[in-house]
Amino acid sequence: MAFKPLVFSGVQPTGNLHLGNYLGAIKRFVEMQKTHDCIYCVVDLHAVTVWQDPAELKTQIREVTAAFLAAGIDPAAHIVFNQSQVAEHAELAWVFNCVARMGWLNRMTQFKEKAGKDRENASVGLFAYPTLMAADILVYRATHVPVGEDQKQHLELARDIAGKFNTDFAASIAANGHDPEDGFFPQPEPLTQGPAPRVMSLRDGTKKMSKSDPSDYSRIALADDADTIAQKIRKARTDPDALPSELEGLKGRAEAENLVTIFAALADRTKEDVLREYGGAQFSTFKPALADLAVATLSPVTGRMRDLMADPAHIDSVLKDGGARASAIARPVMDAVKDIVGFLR
Ligand code: AQP
Repeated sequence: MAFKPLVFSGVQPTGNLHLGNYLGAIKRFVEMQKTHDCIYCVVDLHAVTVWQDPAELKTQIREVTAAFLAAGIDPAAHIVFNQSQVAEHAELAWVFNCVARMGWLNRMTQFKEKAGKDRENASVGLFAYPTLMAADILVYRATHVPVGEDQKQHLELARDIAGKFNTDFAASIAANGHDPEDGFFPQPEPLTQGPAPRVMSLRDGTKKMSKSDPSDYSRIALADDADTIAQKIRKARTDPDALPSELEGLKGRAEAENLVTIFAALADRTKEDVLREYGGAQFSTFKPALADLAVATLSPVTGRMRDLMADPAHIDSVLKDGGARASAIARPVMDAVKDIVGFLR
């Protein structure tokens, strides 16, 4: 494998950052730093595929950055920036719009879910979201992408785009001095094997926890205080049965399984281990234990987030520095793409 291992991932600054984003993505970003060079991006170009209030967007960009830093991402050792500061993302996305096929994008379930019945009124950007996501990753020729399970289909599309670019331009890739065996772009690998790749809504165990759910009680927000976290867990939907002692017993009990998954992920324990301790317990016992754990684990992160948000100039300087370092990697890749495609520069 000729491509240097490099991690890339992003989070949209669309407000309501929640426990699913934290356990499915941000907590894993922190772990990946120990073994890889990492680039973490606040994907503001993605955010505006649906309407964002301009003043709120700025705050939300700082909020996601604050969450990254508060969770333990080191912006000096790795790279943290907001997407719109590096023009090469949009530039490569245009080339990928011309590589990807309409049929591929028509199959994307996230577009169908987000556009709903009113497809005609959805933005063109929302439809083309996955080609921009492919560009985000491939403009750094990143090889590994830690994401929640909901993003798996988009990652498969990024692999298809990389493959088609490598095939369509194979002769030009070789003529421009790149190894024709490897192609120009790697096949980025999704890393979804975390402890909580799909955190579900606290109101409906069949729906994923999401920023856009109209019910505030469906999610634990990173901005929630201790009382609110405890209250949301107390009110979480469950069934009347006690917890089972083994995983098998969670089958068909989506809400119970979700709470056990959240407990295990927050405590860095396996679900089996949690059930060994709480098997036979009623939710009246388990929920307060989960609330205490959630508050103890999240409070230090949310506290640091609040401190960071009190100094927006510092956050902006982190993003600016990260943007400059990201550009230094993306620019030569984009130049090479221009040569391969046949643009004059
Ligand atoms: N419920 C979830 N469980 C685990 N991981 C999740 N992620 C999102 N929801 C869950 C992961 O968080 C990362 C950043 O997500 P995003 O902000 O880019 O967009 P999203 O997936 O669209 O987030 P939401 O909350 O679901 O927003 P809406 O409501 O707008 O659709 C990604 O790695 C994602 O997998």
